Amino acid sequence: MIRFLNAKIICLLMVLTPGLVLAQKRESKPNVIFIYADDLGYGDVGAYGATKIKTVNLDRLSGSGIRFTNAHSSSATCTPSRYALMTGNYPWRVKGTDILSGDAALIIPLDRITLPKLFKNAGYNTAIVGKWHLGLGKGVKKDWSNRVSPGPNETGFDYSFIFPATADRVPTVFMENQRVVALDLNDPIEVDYRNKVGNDPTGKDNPELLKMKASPDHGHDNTIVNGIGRIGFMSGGHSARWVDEEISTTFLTTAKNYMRENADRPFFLYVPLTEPHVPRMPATMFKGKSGLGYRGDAILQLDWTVGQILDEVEALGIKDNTIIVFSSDNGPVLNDGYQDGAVTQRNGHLPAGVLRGTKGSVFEAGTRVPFMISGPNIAKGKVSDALIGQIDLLASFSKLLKQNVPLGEAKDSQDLWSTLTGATKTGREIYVEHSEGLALVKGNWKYIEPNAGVPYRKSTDTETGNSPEPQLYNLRDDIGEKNNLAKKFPDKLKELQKLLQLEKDK
Ligand code: NG6
Ligand code: CA
Repeated sequence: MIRFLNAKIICLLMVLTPGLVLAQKRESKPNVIFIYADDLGYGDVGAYGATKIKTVNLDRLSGSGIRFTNAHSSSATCTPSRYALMTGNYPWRVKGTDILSGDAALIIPLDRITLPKLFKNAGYNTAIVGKWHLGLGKGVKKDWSNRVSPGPNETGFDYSFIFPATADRVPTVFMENQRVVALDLNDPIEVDYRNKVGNDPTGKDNPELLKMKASPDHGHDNTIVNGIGRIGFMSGGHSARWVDEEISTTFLTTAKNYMRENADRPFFLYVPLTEPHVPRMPATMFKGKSGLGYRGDAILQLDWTVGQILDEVEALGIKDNTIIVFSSDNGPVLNDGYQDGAVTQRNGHLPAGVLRGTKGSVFEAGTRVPFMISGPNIAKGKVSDALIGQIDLLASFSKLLKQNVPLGEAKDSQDLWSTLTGATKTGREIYVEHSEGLALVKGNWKYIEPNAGVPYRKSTDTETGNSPEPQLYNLRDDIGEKNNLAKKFPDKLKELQKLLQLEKDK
């Protein structure tokens, strides 16, 4: 009898163990989905105080995890933020990390650790579906008819479905594993950012063909694609050119397919969405829905997309082992080059919320962005005011994945995993904010270094934060950075100046 029982137990164990092992494996290797908005501001999300626009799905994500109130992108514009996200290095240390044109060469070093490589090394399948904006190939000239490399695949993504730069820059095409999707080889693509190529009409010469007018002095008057003037000239590739109204659903469908195909193994999925970056041209079902013009509609589209991803995670039964992170690559801007209603139909909406500045500003709104995380072993329904940076995701995930970051690499990335899970409320001690100029934050204090750039940019109606004078703000008492205390607290000023110098010397 005992022998029989033993055999039964052994059989049972044999059946159960693989499942147990699998469950344990999954526990230590949760999927990670990182959704990255483009130009979404601190005040654009309901959970962060927006009242003129409803973001039910972002609020749902926020409620299921931790919402950070002092989280930062690595720069107040796109490329430098994304560079830092990938490499764990401050972008201002490295030349060539400014906003890239659509024909730029890849700027991510191939011999260094990157965020996706970290996951790959830990046995994950990795993918990017969305906006890239980190350059492709070895030089500006490239053969768009063939696979363009190096690119996202060489920097650590097993699968890539991207567009090369920004939605307002040519080439306006999708690329799957670095090949242009739906390209007719008899109609090859040529791209030039200086001189006109081909015979396609331009916004400058044929404004009557535009379905959305460009703002003057913004440079969106080159090749017209889908009735919208772009930055840069493009010829050929007519069958491959996207229709802006389809960009979002194209990315969403591709991301969902990837999730379905990889639901039974650990995956890292990076979803850099295009909203609400210009040109804002949402799908028909969102047009006019927000009452705030196409920018507001694009935010509704973004929110819906996030909801679709959350629903898919639930439908696939992977919610318990999937971490979802959401943030934005820089702060908001209303007029970024098109007459799309963002200014005229603003209706009192405050895209930066209580913060001063915008995208491209060294004031808080440039880099302080929505940031939420949710998933297994992460606190639920919490708000954290810890100072964190997107640059810290690399070192933090290395902790989760038990992967070493090679010595001397990703040196600006700090392991804040216990802050991200809510186990501790302590974040960074200091952080360097970046736009044209630099600022250093320590505790409640923020120092903005003197900078020769213009303080105000007329074309975008934005404050840059640049000033020839040193600026010192107490963010606890003055989150709107109105009261420069540099003269009143010279010792504090000196302390922060010294700390910034130390950071620069690193
Ligand atoms: C600016 C563009 C702006 C946008 C931005 C990049 C002009 C005048 N404006 O140069 O429209 O494309 O670059 O945005 O050219 S970002 O979010 O990708 O950094
Ligand atoms: Ca951006």
